[in-house]
Amino acid sequence: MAGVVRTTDSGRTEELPEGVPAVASTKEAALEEGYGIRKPLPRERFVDFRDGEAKADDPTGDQAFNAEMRWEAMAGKGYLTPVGSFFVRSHAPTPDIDPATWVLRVEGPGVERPLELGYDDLSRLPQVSMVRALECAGNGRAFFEELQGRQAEGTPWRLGAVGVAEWTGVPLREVLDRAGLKGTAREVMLESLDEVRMRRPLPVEKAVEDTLLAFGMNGGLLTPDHGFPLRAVVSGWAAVASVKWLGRIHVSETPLSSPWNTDKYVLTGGESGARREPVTLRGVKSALELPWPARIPRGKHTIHGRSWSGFGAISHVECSVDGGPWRDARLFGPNVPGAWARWTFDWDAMPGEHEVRVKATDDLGNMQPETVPWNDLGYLYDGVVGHPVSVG
Ligand SMILES: Nc1nc2c(c(=O)[nH]1)N[C@H]1C(S)=C(S)[C@@H](COP(=O)(O)O)O[C@H]1N2
Ligand SMILES: [Mo]
Repeated sequence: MAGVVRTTDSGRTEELPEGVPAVASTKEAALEEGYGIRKPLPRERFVDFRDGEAKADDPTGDQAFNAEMRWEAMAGKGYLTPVGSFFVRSHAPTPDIDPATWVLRVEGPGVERPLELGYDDLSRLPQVSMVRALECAGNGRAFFEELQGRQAEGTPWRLGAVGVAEWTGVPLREVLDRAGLKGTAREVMLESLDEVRMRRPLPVEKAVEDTLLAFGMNGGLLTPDHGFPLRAVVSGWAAVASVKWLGRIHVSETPLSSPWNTDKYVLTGGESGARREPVTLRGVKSALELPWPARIPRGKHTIHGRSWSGFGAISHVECSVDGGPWRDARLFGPNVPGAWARWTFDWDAMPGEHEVRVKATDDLGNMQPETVPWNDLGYLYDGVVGHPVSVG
């Protein structure tokens, strides 16, 4: 068998020696060599946290696995986020997984018959496609510092840790049914093959309702950084639940825990006090398709943006300039529940420094709040934010 070929972020191609294990990249190696994400991260499309100041703030090197989409990359784009612009959030380097030897194991006391499915077995099961957003629980974390003066630990994303794709795969329900899901089954732990062996439990109800095991993204195969050969897509939940590089699914009859729902990705501090509630559903949010900060010429503009909700479709979007009256934006195009809606509003921009604020409401009446209660790890910042726009 030929060695595994991979492309580094500088565009260099390298061949790994024969006989490397399926998971070849370690965090240590990635840090030494300066990469962790495989796709190119052109500066015009991504904030690369390995740059300058951000790097100095990152003693563990975790930022080598994060790339934030620049919102201006969505300007003039269609409904879906192109794979080449989709944010990446990993906790270890993108692994090399050979689909020829890869298997998905489904086991545990919650199923009658353990299963082992290869890549070909999986592609013979009933398939569906669904358009959904993935958004990191920490998207917007920078605003705790920028708007509330209190820095939360973790990647300082502004609004670009979100994207919408068409995911194709097999409903998790189909796989669980084939393993003989028991009536007593309670939780479904999704486990990964990357170096951190990420694992996060889902209630069995959510697992069978609409969770997808995706092997396709935007009409092509999933790419390595986004979970090839197989990832979960958990609708409406913070994307930490959407485990990439799946290798095992464990079904229990009792509640399950792992560091990923007890230590990380939990709401602690602030109003939630001593409780450590796992982050699940996302709120309502909005972004302008403009650089941060933006600079535009004076005069009439049609400003574009998108709003999204973990609960449903977007029903209403309003914009305000410099604290002035809220004006309705015009929604257009698809508005898939759990994905996003595009909109525009017209602005006759006068010279000077301005702030544009957007407030969206979903079809269940959830509205973006003015402020967001603090939590120690800086999750779920879904408040209204002022986008700085310099007009001149
Ligand atoms: N195996 C594995 N799955 C993972 C992660 C990871 O580090 N390892 N990161 C999670 C987090 S925190 C997010 S936000 C999403 C990011 O998905 P993306 O990189 O495809 O945008 O993947 C989730 N799934
Ligand atoms: Mo995340």
